[in-house]
Amino acid sequence: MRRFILFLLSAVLCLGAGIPLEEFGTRRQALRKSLDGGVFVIVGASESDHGDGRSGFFQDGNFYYLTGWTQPGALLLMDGESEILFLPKANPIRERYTGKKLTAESAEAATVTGFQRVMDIEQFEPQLFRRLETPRKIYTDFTNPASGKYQGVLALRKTEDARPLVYALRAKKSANEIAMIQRTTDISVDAHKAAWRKTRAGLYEYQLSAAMTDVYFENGCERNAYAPIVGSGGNATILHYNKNGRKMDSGELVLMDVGAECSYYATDITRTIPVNGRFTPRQREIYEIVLGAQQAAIDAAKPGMIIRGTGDAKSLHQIAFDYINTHGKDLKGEPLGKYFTHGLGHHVGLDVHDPWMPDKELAEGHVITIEPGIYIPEEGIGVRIEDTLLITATGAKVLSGALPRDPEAIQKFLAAGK
Ligand SMILES: [Mn+2]
Repeated sequence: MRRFILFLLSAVLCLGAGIPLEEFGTRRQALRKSLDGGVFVIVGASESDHGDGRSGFFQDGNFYYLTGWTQPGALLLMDGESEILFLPKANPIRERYTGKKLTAESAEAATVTGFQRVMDIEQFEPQLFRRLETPRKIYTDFTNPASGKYQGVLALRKTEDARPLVYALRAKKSANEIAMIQRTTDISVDAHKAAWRKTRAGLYEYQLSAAMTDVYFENGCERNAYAPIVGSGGNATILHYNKNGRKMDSGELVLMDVGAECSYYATDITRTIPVNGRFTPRQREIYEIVLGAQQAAIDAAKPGMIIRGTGDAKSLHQIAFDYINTHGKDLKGEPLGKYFTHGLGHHVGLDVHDPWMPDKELAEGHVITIEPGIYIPEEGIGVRIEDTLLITATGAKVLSGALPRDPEAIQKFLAAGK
């Protein structure tokens, strides 16, 4: 009995720690309502897709969202009436390398997975064919590399992209998901603070990156949400600079765009700080314009607004751009709008760039970033300030607000180490 409980426990821990099993069932139920008579097939990642011993196995985001299942080689089949999780047969040779896996034969399969019907993957084709006796379309995701080996059988009917159906659900985060993103964010805020305590002239950018990743791996987070960006001096003007190999000098700014992924949930945080602890007057002027633009967008963020778009009163991007373009000047006396060279933000969730529809209006429960920046290569100044926010019924809550943004508060932290 004890062995059974231990097995059950370890299998349950394989599922999303923090997201109860029933919630995955609720998501499937919601998705099944949108199938319009069609059949839905989505293939989980297999051990060989992610391939290498470098990063370890990670489940496909859409598959994880609907199942919570984090063992390789699984497949989900649903229609309006039924849902089945298919699991691969035991593979004793693979198990020698990556441990024992749950199979459909196991007496605990239903309890552990939360599916009433768990079948061996060899049953997939007969079950699919049974559902195709009447003409029905198949929703699937051919961009998912694991789908490749089922391409032939799925192409037997008219197929449609399954992703928009899943994305429509993924955009609105549940209370449990918000708690997961908050946890990832809190840990990443601590990571930034660890780098701030370490920052000084003469260090290499990768040493700050190391201070940050150390904090989140120490806290049990599994991955970077994206490759850490630590750019000092002119490197701060390169939007996705991630070589992180330069020695930092006094008098420069260093831009750190670094976030963890913990239990499958990501965050996204950027701060720009002075290497020697004090902004120069020009650095501070630019910094305060970016901060003002960010605050203007945060103040305007609420259901009904959109993140991107130009010339639209509902666009948060337009609000931030207008702020930047009406404050400060470059060395030629021209407005600074042209130095804000990327989009204002994106959704965050299981992916750091969570799927979304660019023109879709924000709604309560969406989690987004607001990240204006000004990059002036000829002055060697790049400033970006990025926070992860929850859209509430009436506005927005900054989930990464525990990390200072105010320039005085940053200088105070850098002087005192807290
Ligand atoms: Mn971002």
